[in-house]
Amino acid sequence: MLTKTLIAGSTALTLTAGLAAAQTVGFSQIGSESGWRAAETTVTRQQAEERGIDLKFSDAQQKQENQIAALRSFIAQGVDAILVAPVVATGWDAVLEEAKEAEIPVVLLDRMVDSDKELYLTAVGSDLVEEGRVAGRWLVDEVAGAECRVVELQGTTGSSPAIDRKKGFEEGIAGADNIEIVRSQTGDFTRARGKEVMESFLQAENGGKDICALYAHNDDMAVGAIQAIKEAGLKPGTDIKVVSIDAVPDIFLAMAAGEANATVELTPNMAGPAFDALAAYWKDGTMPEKFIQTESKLYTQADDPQAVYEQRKDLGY
Ligand code: GZL
Repeated sequence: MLTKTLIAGSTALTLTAGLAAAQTVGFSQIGSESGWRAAETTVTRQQAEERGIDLKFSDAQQKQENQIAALRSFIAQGVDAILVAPVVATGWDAVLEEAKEAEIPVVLLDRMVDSDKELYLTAVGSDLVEEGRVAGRWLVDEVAGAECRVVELQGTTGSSPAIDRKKGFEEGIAGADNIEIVRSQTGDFTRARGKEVMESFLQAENGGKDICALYAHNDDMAVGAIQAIKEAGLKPGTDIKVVSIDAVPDIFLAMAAGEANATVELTPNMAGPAFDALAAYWKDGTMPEKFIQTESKLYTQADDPQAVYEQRKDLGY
């Protein structure tokens, strides 16, 4: 009887050892403020499932204090790693120190923080400044020397994309004396605020007749602004050129209707590279590069926007 139990016991142990225990990862997501954010969440869940990772998801509803509380909860649970998309760039040192103290690797997704790079394993994101440059260079080419007064819808105040996409766009139009940013205000990356702020821009700029172009830090604000431009009796895409960033499906619908002109793609799959880096780290302590850059691609009306919409409409946006 004893022998039988021992054999059964050792078999069970062998089985357990053979099946690597599922890793548990805490994910502090900003919220669901835009189509792109929704897609990032969908893809992160898919990537975790494909890898057999137990993902603990927390929606911060745009509040940093909720993200910090979530990270502390993940630390208390003793998760194997933490993913965080930091809503703003500052205020993370203390909680990142706590994660380091608990020897829990942290990976930044999509947005960056001002904290010391030693406080996180790696960061996965696009070159946000370059996205702004690409948008700016597109407008320079598009207006071809004509005078152009631009209004700008900024992302969430204090977030790395809002800071960097503004910087990049200004670099992109530098030297084009014919282009001037005349108004710039945050629309907080949402359609509703983008529409409201664009309404105020239109009122302040002769009903919109003095506006040549809109640069929006994301497509959702651009889609909201397009509605405001139409309600003001103007033609978005013609009277007012529209350039934005993310490449969500609805901006391609707007392009196909001639109501938007260009967008710069931001991939929603930041989690894939993050989980790959974690797998190597968990396996043998491999340290990844501190920044894993995702690609950015310019799309315009010349890229068959209806076809691109059909390809993207079911991807979780
Ligand atoms: C940019 C990302 C932004 C998207 C928006 O890296 O953080 O946040 O452009 C989203 O759609 O709200």
